[in-house]
Parts: sequence; C-alpha cells; structure tokens
Amino acid sequence: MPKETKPGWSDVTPKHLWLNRRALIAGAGALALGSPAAAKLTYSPGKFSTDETPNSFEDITTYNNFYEFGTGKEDPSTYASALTTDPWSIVIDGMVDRPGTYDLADILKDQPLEERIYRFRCVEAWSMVVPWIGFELSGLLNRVGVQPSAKYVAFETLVRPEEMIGQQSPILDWPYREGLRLDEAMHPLTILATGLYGEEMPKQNGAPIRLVVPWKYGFKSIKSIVKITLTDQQPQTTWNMLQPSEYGFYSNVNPTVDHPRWSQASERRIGAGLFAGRQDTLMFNGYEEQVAALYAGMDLKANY
Ligand SMILES: Nc1nc2c(c(=O)[nH]1)N[C@H]1C(S)=C(S)[C@@H](COP(=O)(O)O)O[C@H]1N2
Ligand SMILES: [Mo]
Repeated sequence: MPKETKPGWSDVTPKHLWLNRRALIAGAGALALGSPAAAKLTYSPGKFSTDETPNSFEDITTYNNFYEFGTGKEDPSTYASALTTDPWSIVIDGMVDRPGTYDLADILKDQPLEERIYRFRCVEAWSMVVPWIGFELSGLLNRVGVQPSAKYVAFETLVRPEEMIGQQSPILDWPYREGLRLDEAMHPLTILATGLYGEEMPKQNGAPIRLVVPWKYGFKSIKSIVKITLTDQQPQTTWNMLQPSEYGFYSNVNPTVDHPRWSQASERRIGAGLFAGRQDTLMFNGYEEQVAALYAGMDLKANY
C-alpha cells in the first residue's frame, strides 16, 4: 500500500516526536547508541506494518505489564526509571558457532533498524497498535551462527532486584523466561525492538532491547533481554511454569481458543474511548497470512 494512503505519522504523532523521528531518519537521532551505524533507519511502509492508527505514546508508555516493576499497569512507568540500561550486554550461548557476551552496540552493528507498526494483543484481552523500531531477530541469529542441532531459542530478562522493585518479591520465578521454536524465531515478523515512536525504548517497555512477536500473546514478547540460548529442548517459560493450564508454550493469538477464565474472541483496544466497544480478535492477531504455515497440521487447541 502506498505510503500516502495510510494515516501518516504526522497525523497521529505528537509534533515533537514526529520531528525527532525525522531527525532520526536523517541519522542524527536518539537511537545513535554509541555507534553511528545504529542510527540507520529504514522506513518500509506497508510491507510488514499495519495501517491501523498507532496508540498514543502516552497510552503505550503508561499502561504496561512488566512485573519486574510490580503487577499494576502503572507500576512500570512509575518505577522503571531506576533501571540502568547502559552498559548492557547479552550472553548468547548454547548451539551457536560464536557464543559469547556481546555488548549492545556490537549486537546493533550492521542490523538495519526499521519501523514496524504492529498490532499487540495481551492475553488479558486488551490490545494496542505500537510503532516499534527494531530489526529482525534472524539477522542476529545468522550472525552468531545457529547450529543444525538447535530447535528452540530461549530468552531471559535481567535480574537486578536493587533496581527492579518487583523482583524483591517472589511474584514470578525470576528471571522472566520466554522461548520460541527456531522457525518462529527466524520468521521475518519476529523482531528485537530497541525503540518506539522513533525514540529509544522507554524503560517501562523493555529497554534497551526486547522481543516483539506480533502474532502471539504479549507475554511472549520478553523485555530487557540479557540472555539468548539456542537449544534442542523446548525451553521453560515463565507463565507456563506458573500456570500451565492457562498459558501454553505457543500462545498464538486465537479467537477460537478461550482462556479457561475468559473469552479470547474479542478485545478492548486501549485508547479507543468509552463508547467504542470491543473489537473482534483476529486469528494470529491478523498475521495469519504470514504465519499460518508455521503451524500446518498442528492442533492449535491442544498446542495452545
Ligand atoms: N521481562 C518481562 N517481559 C514482559 C513482561 C514482564 O512482566 N516481564 N510482561 C509481558 C506482557 S504480559 C505483556 S502484555 C507485554 C507488555 O508490553 P508493553 O508494556 O510494552 O505493552 O510485555 C511482556 N513482556
Ligand atoms: Mo500480557
């Protein structure tokens, strides 16, 4: 779809952010994380992005799930400022040719940053549209060299209770853990996001780098990643460990498979207004055409 027919950035973006984003495209923006190369941003309208109107920066950064900072929707925006995100490194290990501890700047080197406007559907049945900035996870995995024996990718979030107030309580079994099958991880829709609205990732949204898998429930999109492991075993994942009957490993958005305690057939779009009503939830969150082949022949009710 040609760029002109979409609601443009300038229509939906507060002006200072729009200007900031233009500066970013020019190569002088906030994302210049140490290396000028990191500021390279490709704008690829339509290819992967939805033309739905993004939620406001305000909605996206004040209504969050990030239990490391508490269980309330406002806790992350209240407490995440305490998090130190520089320096940051990620351990990449397991079945890879080049395991190691990689500095964030090194990870970002040569990865083309792109804007991806994705629908985002939480398992709690609310949703948003988020203009992420990021790069395909496959780019990083290819760089470190995935060995043929690897079948899954496991991710872990930072553990630092001094800065992450929610980790001072055993709300979850820290670290927060997530995982993908290797083909899901290599899918072009799967990104590591380092920003949104053309700015560096806000801390409450998972700074400095988080996963975004738009066809799965939001809890798969793990924040503030410090470890990526290639493995031949299906990884243990936080919500599945806590309540396996409610949260499966796959957790693909599916309006025909209800959560044991609520329907998944519809969702509440944050910011839609008091009288908007609920909207239908789409199969694979609207990404069916791109991802259905990954699950050909699979019983999606059994593999929820
Ligand atoms: N480390 C970590 N990652 C996490 C979570 C969390 O509590 N801790 N919450 C998940 C859930 S349930 C959702 S819906 C999304 C929310 O992302 P957002 O706050 O950027 O909208 O992050 C996911 N990633
Ligand atoms: Mo969620």
